[in-house]
Amino acid sequence: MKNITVAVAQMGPIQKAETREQVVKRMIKLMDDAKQCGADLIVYPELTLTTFFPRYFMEDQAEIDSWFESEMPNAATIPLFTKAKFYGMAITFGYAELTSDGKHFNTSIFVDKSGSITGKYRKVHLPGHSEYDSNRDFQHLEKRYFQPGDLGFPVYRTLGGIFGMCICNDRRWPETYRVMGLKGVEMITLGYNTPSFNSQKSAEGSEDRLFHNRLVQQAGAYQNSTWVVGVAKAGIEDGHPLIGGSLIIDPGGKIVAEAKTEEDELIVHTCDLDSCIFGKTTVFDFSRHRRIEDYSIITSQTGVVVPKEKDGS
Ligand code: CDV
Repeated sequence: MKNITVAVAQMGPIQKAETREQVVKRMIKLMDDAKQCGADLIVYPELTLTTFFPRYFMEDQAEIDSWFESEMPNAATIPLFTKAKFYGMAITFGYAELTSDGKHFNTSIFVDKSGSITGKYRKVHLPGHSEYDSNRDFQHLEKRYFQPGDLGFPVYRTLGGIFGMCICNDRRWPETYRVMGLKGVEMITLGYNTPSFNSQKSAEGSEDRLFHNRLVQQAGAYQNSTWVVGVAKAGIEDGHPLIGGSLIIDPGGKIVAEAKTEEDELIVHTCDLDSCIFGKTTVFDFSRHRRIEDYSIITSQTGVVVPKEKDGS
């Protein structure tokens, strides 16, 4: 058995005017509760430190940059790092990263029990659009403010296992899980800010969105025989509702813990990383069963190309 106790720290809404310092206080309160539950690792959502700012159209670069962190840890987050190290708890959370050479990424880091940043991931699948879109009920401007991640989907050895990260929209893409699956991943952590409604005049509502949230993560877990831990920033931010539904999924694809609210809420589960072995050595023993000679289209073609129609048909 390779047990680790994981605390999923769902965050309730963060309003536009709330400061990073206020948010970090809430994060530490959840960490205190996680310590009481014996957590080895606490997982926070995508862009944890602020409201989900890609819903706002901005043109002034200084205003845009004010949502980004140019160093990590920094003055606002150092109390979080200090407390985690004191507790001997690993942490992972998302933030908007501005690099020293001026690049903007939607990033997650993994900080080990000694307080060292041992993993970094930059979101690959950026949803939304880059210009103001008056046909949408609300904006989702991730393509305007971030560039696609440049680190691929790394995995790293920590806490006695093999861990990887992805962020929000990445969870909808099977390639995300499979790339990490091919590196032997045993636990994927991911955070999300998912609006409860589709902005593009669709009938899709929050129940559908929660269904898709479970569907993609359960499939990713099962098909790669890995734990998947998904955590929401939830509730109503500035009139815009986000789904909750944070959850922990075992390597058989079953949900073992799920959040019930759209507020700050902790869910905890002790995960045996060795329970990945069964699937990885049977149905999803990749080296015996994958047929890569038939998969080349996946990396050589991006969009759909339908067969030509026959003449006269
Ligand atoms: N933050 C996200 O990546 N949100 C997307 C929305 C736009 C659908 C998601 O996949 O949940």
